[in-house]
Amino acid sequence: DGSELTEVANYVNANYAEPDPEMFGVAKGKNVIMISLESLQNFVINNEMDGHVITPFLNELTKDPDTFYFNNFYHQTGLGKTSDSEFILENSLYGRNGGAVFFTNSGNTYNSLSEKLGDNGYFTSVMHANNRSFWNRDIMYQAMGIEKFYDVESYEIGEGEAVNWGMKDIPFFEQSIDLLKEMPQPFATRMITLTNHHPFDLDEEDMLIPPYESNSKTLNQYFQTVRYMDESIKVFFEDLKESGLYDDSIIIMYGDHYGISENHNKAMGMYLEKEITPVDTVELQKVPMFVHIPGYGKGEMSDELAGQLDLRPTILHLLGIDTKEDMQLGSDVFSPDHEPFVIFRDGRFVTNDHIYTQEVCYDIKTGEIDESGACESYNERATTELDYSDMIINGDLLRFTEEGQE
Ligand code: GP9
Ligand code: MN
Repeated sequence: DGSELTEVANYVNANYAEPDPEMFGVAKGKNVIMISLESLQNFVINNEMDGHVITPFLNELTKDPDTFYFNNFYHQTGLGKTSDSEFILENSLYGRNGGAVFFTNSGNTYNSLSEKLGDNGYFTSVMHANNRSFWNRDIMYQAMGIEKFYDVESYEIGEGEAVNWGMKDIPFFEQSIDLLKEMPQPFATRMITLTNHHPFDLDEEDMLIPPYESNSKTLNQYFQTVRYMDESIKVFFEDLKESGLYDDSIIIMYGDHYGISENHNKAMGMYLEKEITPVDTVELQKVPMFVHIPGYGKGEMSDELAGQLDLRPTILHLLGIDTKEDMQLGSDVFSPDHEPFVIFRDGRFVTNDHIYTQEVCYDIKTGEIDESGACESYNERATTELDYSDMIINGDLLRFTEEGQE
């Protein structure tokens, strides 16, 4: 009811982080292209596999003056995988524990990023060459006010253009350019890639590097599909420049969730040349995040500790759109008040000094157990924040907000 909403609103207000005036509105009025990088973990960035560079194009971006690269950024998804990452990005709330919120709460009222961008004159869409009902997207996108879903029907999958789960990323990006050119501007779209998906199968012609050699076929092939995805992004940037849309757009890219599960710890340990500890398992949940602003020139590599819930406020503030009244649990990564504290859906969390996992508090630098009680207050806050997110979703509380009344 209303009193629950007030309680959550008080918490949200207390955690609000004022935007950095230098960053607020730097991309005002620009098109927004958000790219969901399927299963992309951060450990492959600026790294090699048996002497082969894995992500040459993304590596270049990490040093590019028009790009901010966040190398201490975590996914916060649960069982809903890609759909959770979409939910988090749109709403800056957590998904559900033990289920996909895209299925369980598609009838709720939301104040999503897309809806807010729509209210600010943007044409909003998602582009993804899969069936529209997968993850209940067709229904949930309506609930989140996404105007158009360019699903598999919007694409023509020619011979040799599909592998693994469906359309390959390179033809997907190539064909998407034509669709982008026809969109009313400014537009905001989320492009969801697919090739780098378990079990990471690829046609031989798309293998730009050899497989890794370990006891895990999954990890062995992962490097190859990641390399292919990197190529697809390079192609997309080139095509975008050619289309004339590049200068009027910003591009936000982020890994949606992990690709290599703990079942492959042995092979992963071999690759990283160490035994994978519980702390490593948490740190392997880092996904790369890029904010690319053509012509900006002051981008840098950032090790600010942040997570996917921070995307919504970050993007809105770059566009000069205020979020002070919004029921969001993340905060703008560029804000001087952004708090380095990332909570996972299952209650694990990361601070600059500690990692809390399996109900044990670890010193992040030494990896040793810290029994001083240093995690306690954070642990309480993690519980509170997850509870508030659940309260909003289970109680459909956003229908009581001003936005929800419209
Ligand atoms: C399916 C794609 C992959 O459309 O988004 O979903 P995932 O299995 O990663 O959640
Ligand atoms: Mn996914």
